[in-house]
Amino acid sequence: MDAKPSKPVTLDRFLVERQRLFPAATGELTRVITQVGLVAKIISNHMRRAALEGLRGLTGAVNVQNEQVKKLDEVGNSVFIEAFEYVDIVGALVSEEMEEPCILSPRESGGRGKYVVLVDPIDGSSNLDVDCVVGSIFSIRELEGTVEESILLEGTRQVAAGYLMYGPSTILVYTAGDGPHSFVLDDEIGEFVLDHETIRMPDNGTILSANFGNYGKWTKPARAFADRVMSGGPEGYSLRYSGALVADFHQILHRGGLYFYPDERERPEGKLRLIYECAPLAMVAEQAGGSATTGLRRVMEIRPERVHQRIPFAIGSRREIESYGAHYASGEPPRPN
Ligand code: FBP
Repeated sequence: MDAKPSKPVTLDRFLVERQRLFPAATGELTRVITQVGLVAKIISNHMRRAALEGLRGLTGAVNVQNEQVKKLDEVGNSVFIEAFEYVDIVGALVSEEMEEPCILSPRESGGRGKYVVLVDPIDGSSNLDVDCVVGSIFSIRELEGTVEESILLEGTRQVAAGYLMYGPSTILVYTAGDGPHSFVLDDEIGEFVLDHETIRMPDNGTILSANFGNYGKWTKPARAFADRVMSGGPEGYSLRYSGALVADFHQILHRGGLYFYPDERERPEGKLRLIYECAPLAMVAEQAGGSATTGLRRVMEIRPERVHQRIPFAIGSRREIESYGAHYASGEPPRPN
């Protein structure tokens, strides 16, 4: 059972103490994760004040995903850039909102860029303007060679990953290969404090999360899985779909279950983006004992071909992922028990 701390442990203190467990640690990764904490504080403040500051609605622009850009998408993206543009150990920032990586401290001009940060600044954009939960997703990789060479590598090459959730409270969850750990923002002291250390995802669970409105578009394996779980078996699933992957995944991380956004006949690549949505959450899930798949492949082993590549995605408890995968591998398997 994940440990609840006896006295408030701030994110800063936790990162420094954790660092001592890794003799080779330089403190640079700690610096990057601390900046992610700063981003969370600033974005959560904008979320709370969006209606008051005229930050609802569209900018009028269309992004590289061919989606209409919300004002808060743009704000979220700028907050990430501003948080890392003066941190010279971050050489570049890749974002769902930007066609090309934003080069911050290029080595060519003497920059010490050691890391590249990859982000989905606002996950669950369709929830903006109606005050429902949204989040941010981040991944940190070593800058080895060019930015493109460093990011078009398997998820297993991530050095850290996690997400931020802007809901009733503001939550930060990260893993750097020893997690995941979650923190909650204490507005009174303006600091993140440890909430759960070394979270374990239950091996199976009852949370089921998918946009069943797309059922008719799904490919046969996904529909076969859905038919099986919706036919009222012993698992007794409860449907929970918030419109924000981060919020649905957070629930599954603690309670177990499965989120899936599968391949569709007209969209075999699915919707979600590999390197700044799926791979980071897959790292968190695997660290907690869970798993993530396309149906046929372990997400963490996929080598991206393009920065904004999409994949079919399922993430959650080990047993649910096994059952989901089995529907892709060979049609109708026995139920997960
Ligand atoms: P964004 O990053 O553009 O928000 O897209 C991802 C996402 O919003 C997920 O958070 C969510 O689970 C899914 O897409 C919702 O998609 P749909 O509205 O098609 O169900």
